[in-house]
Amino acid sequence: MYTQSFNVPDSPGLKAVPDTVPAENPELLSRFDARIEADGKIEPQDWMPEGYRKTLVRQISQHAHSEVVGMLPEGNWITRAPSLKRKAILIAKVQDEGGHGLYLYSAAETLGASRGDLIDALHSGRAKYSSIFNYPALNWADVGVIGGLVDGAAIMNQIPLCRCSYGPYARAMIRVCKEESFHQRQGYEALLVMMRGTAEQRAMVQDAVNRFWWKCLAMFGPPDKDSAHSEQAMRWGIKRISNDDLRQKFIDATVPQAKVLGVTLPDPDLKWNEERQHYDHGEIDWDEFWATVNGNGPCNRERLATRVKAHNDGQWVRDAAIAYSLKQQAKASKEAA
Ligand code: BYC
Repeated sequence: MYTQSFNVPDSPGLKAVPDTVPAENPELLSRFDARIEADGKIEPQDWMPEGYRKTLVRQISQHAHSEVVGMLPEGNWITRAPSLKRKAILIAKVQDEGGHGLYLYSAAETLGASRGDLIDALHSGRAKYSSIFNYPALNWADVGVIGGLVDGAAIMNQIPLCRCSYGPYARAMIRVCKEESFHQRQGYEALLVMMRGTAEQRAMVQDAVNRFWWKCLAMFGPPDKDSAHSEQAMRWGIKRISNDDLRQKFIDATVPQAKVLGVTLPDPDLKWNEERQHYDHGEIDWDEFWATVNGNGPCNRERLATRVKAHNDGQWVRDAAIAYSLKQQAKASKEAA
């Protein structure tokens, strides 16, 4: 199972060496570098290079969008959960994902980004969110797999972010990871119950694993050699472990879990490599990944349309909250006068 241990070792060679030194700020830059080199935290009030700020706004906002869009595939199953217990768990889980989105939008705001602009970028299709949520959740086994495998992959990627060099992101991630750990366990347990059920239930779980396995591996992002942002993000201590290394850790952790479940992972090339002390695996279909990331996956249009509709339907709540706050302010200034 995934642990609550946040002391994941860094990839070798982590160094804070910004590529360009802006002539106007050598002193501030060397202070920033020294902080990163010492594995200290950068806080919102601290000076930071523009590239560092932009990288964080990009990653944190994509992460926030992923949490919010990620509510949709499972949210569809709340009214069809097979028991009151499963419904209560699923409601809590989907609500947690909404909460993660809120912490993360707040973390992005500490970098000077406007929440309205970030949400606009999502709704207009300019911003990315995790590829995995552009695939459909067809039945209850898919809900278990989203918890067991998708959250399993998400937490593997997120634990190292608890030690991200940017303080507000790192602190948000500690709480997110604790909740994700519960999400992973509930998904795994739901699958275990189905695997101990009827032959039809076992077949449903196997089919869901077959459809989701490769998509989960792609969640970690492109191979290191094609990852545009990794090198700089690792120098800055934003990313601590590379896309490929995290993918490998996920595979190594998941193979034994699949054995306990009794499901077969759909990769004929998946084999233990004694020399590497890791599992070898087959090729991910990167063309399919990029098509999905670029808006052409099976559910991209549906997900965005649902998100935009939910936002528009909620306009009256935002209007009411603003009207209430203006009323409170007017009341307070009248009392003060
Ligand atoms: N999907 O240079 P790279 C959850 C993009 S939700 C889409 O390696 P980076 C949950 C990447 O953005 C948790 N796009 O980028 C919620 C970049 O595009 P731009 C989601 C992807 O940033 C509900 C380009 O490809 N987790 O747990 O260094 C229910 C080049 O990639 C993907 C996070 O967001 C992808 N899979 O590394 C259940 C974690 N992969 O910006 C569960 C935080 C790559 O140049 N994010 N791209 O246009 C990260 O750790 C990193 O941003 C990534 C990518 C590892 C995802």
